Parts: sequence; C-alpha cells; structure tokens
Amino acid sequence: MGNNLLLSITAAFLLLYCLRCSATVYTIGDSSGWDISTDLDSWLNDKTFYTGDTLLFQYSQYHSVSEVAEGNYKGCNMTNVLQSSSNGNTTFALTRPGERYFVCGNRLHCLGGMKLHVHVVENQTVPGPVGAPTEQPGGSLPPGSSKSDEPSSSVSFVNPASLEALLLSFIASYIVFFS
Ligand SMILES: [Cu+2]
Repeated sequence: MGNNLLLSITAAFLLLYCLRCSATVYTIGDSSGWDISTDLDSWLNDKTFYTGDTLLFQYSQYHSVSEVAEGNYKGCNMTNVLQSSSNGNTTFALTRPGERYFVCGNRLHCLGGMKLHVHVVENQTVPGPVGAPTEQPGGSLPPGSSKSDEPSSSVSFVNPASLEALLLSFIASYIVFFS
C-alpha cells in the first residue's frame, strides 16, 4: 500500500517533469566546444532553439564569449557588449523569442568565424502570432493561481498549475493501481 503511494507520487513527478523536459542545454560545438576551429555553421544545422533552452559555451583560456547586438556581431565590433564572460564555462538562458548574437571577445577570432547567431522561437505549446511580443506580464506564474480569462479547454503544458499537478497524480495513481 505504502509502496503504491510512493510509486504514484514518483510517477506523478516524472510525468510533470516530462511535460516540461523539452528544455535543452546545447553545448556549443559539442565536443569541439566554443573554438576558432569549430565549424559552428555545421553545428547549427538542424537545430531549433526554443525559449527555455540554454546555451553552454565551453572554451579555453584563449577565448571568451560576449553577447552583442546584431550590428556589432556583423562587424565584430567589441564596443557596447551586452554581457561577457571568460571563465571557460558560460551559460546563456534563452528566455525570450528573437535573435541572439554571440562572439569571441578576441576580435581576430570573431573575424575568423568564431561567432554565433541563434534564432530563438517561442516554445511550441504557445502558437501565438509571429513576431508579436508575449502577452504574459513578465512571464510571472505564481504557483497555484489560474488565469480566469483563458478558455478552460486550452491547458498549456508550460504553466505548472496546481490543478494540472493534481490531475497528473490522479492519472499516475490510476496507472499504478491498475497495472
Ligand atoms: Cu576566441
């Protein structure tokens, strides 16, 4: 009995987790890392970046990573850097849809191709109009609250509402007890 309860709780957590496990951590260049020799264009092939994903830059002491605006990216212009790091292990969270531009802080490396342009799309559960800013105020989702102005038929998997958690644990219990 106690075992079943534990199992259903575990199952519920696994289900909840998997509904949101689409978030991916991308290691730039995979095993080659963020390096002048890495073919970043090939690495970018067939990759789609969604909000919630994370970019991981791993690099040697000869490199760094800076996020810059589009114009600076094109010209490898290192003024007005948005954010920068040189600790060899840097993550950038893709929190909103749009364009992100990264360059190596060494301008010669950047000119040699050590630069990365990432197009971030809204997580697929929210189809929304293309190019329109998200209408959620700051993306703040207080736990346990539900939006009353949304049609009840469209339950978004992005929002870990408590109702959803409750439903999931019921489903999990059902699976455990009848298997
Ligand atoms: Cu470099």
